[in-house]
Amino acid sequence: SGEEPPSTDIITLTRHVLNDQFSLGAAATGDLTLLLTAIQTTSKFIATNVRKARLINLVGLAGETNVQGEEQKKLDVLSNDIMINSLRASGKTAVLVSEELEKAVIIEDRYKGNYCVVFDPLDGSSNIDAGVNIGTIFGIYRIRPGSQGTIEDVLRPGSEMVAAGYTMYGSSANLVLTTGHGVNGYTLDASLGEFILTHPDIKIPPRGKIYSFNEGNSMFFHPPVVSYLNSIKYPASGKPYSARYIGSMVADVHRTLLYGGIFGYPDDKKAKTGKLRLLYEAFPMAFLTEQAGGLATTGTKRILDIVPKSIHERCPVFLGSRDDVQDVMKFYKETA
Ligand code: AHM
Ligand code: MG
Repeated sequence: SGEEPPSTDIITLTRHVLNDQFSLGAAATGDLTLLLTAIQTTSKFIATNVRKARLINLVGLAGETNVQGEEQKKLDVLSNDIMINSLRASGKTAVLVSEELEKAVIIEDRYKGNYCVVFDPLDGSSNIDAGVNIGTIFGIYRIRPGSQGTIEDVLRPGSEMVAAGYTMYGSSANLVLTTGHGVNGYTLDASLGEFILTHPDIKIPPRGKIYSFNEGNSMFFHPPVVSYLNSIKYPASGKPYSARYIGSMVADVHRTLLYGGIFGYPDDKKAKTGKLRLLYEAFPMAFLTEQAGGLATTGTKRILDIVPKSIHERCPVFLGSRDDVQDVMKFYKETA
C-alpha cells in the first residue's frame, strides 16, 4: 500500500481567518488578518525560545551575563520585547498594554493602525524553570470611531473585544482563538512554521468532573467558595470531582475548554480583588469560554460586562462548564 501522500489542502490559521473575513464581504479590510499574522510570528518566536531556553541560558533572572559578556534577557522580558516590536511594526495597532509594562504604549503616527492589543507575553512564568506549560494571552479591541488611540480605547468591557486568544507552549505550541464566531484551536507544525487547524469549533462540555483552584489559599477563601468546594468534594452522589491545578492559567484554561469542569481564582481575605488581571487574563479567557459555550463570572457578575478603571486591575475569576459555573453562582446568591 505504501505511504499516504501528504494533504495538499491544509487549513492554516491565516487561511481560516481570511475565510471568515471573506464571508463578511466588503466590511473586511484584511487588517485583522495581518495583525493576527504578527501575533502568530511572536508566538513562533516565543515557542522556539521557550524550547531552547535551557540551552542558551534564558532561564533565570534578567541582568545576568553570558560567556560572551552579553546581557541575558529573561524569557518574559524577551517575549514582551518581541511582541511590542512586532505589533508596532505590523502597522495595525494604536495602543498596546502588556503585563510587563506599567504604562500603555501609544503607537506613533507612522505605524498607527486601528487595533489595540492587550497581552500577557508569558503567563505562568513561575513555571518556566520547571519546564511546565506556559503561554501568551491576548485580547484585541478596535479603536473607537474617531479615536486617535488613547488609553480609553482599552478601558472598555471585554464584550467589546473583537478577538482574543492564547498560545500555550507545551509539548507542542497551541494557538486557541476566537474572533467572536466560536473557538478554534491550531497547532504549530514546526516543519512548516504554520499554525494548522487541529481543533475546529471547540465546545466545552456543559458539565465537567474537574475543579482547578489553588486550594492552598483555603484559609482565606470566602464562605461561598468554601461551601462550593465542599459540595464537589463531598457530594451526595458519592462521586467527587478530580483536582487539577497547574498554576499556569493558560494550561488550566486549555484543559478546562477541552475536558470541561471549572477553573477558579477567587478574591479572598488576602487578595481582595483576586490575583488575575482583568484586561489581559480574565477578559480574553472569559471571551473564549463564552464562545465555547461556557460561562465566566466573578461569582456575582459576568466578567465580560466589567468596565475597567485601570489597565492592570485584577478581578475574581470562575470559568468553565456552564452547569459548574452556575453552581458556584448559586452559592454566592445564597450567602448574599
Ligand atoms: P503571572 O502573571 O505572574 O504569571 O501570574 C498569573 C498566574 C496564572 O497563570 C495562574 O493561574 C496563577 O498566576 C497562579 O497563581 P498561584 O500561584 O497563586 O496559584
Ligand atoms: Mg500573568
